[in-house]
Amino acid sequence: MEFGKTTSIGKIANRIKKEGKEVIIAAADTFRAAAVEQVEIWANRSNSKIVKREEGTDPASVVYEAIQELKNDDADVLICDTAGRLHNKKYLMDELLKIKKVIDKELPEAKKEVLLVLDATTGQNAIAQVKAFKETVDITGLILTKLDGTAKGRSCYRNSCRK
Ligand SMILES: Nc1nc2c(ncn2[C@@H]2O[C@H](COP(=O)(O)OP(=O)(O)OP(=O)(O)O)[C@@H](O)[C@H]2O)c(=O)[nH]1
Ligand SMILES: [Mg+2]
Repeated sequence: MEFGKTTSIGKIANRIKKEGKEVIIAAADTFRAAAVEQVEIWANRSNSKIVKREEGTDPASVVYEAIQELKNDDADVLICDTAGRLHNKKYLMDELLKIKKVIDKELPEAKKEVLLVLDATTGQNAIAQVKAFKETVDITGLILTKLDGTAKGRSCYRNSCRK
């Protein structure tokens, strides 16, 4: 489980746009319709282009289409939002791996970052999560959210995370 992926993407998109670069966001959390709406709000705020498809679409295909737009537009940066997932569910990790394979195949030369967003209040389980994500998609960095220590965010178990 991770928290704050979409919020972090919004912040990153904003920063990159401020550097004068063109950003495309792939709404590849297709698990919930609301997830697309949420990332769209962030895309609009930062004036980034968004590529979205209907709920239930294969997330890898959304990323594939976003890559084609990236190439057509000659945009600078593609940011892919993904659905929250438990690291010990193989089919969910396989879905993430499929996204990575599409990116590697379509953009072999591109500089890539794979960021794992972790709630800073997560305990020792964070280590198992990092290991699993590292093994599957070779994460290159971590984002720690909720460092402010409030619990105002939604809980993964209550809301959106597939188990
Ligand atoms: N306190 C606090 N809340 C945060 C932080 N980052 C995100 N949130 C809140 O946590 C909630 C979930 O954030 P999202 O960015 O939607 O999380 P997500 O990982 O995309 O979640 P799903 O799309 O449901 O998988 C929202 O209510 C955010 O406002 C943070 O650093 N601190
Ligand atoms: Mg999200």
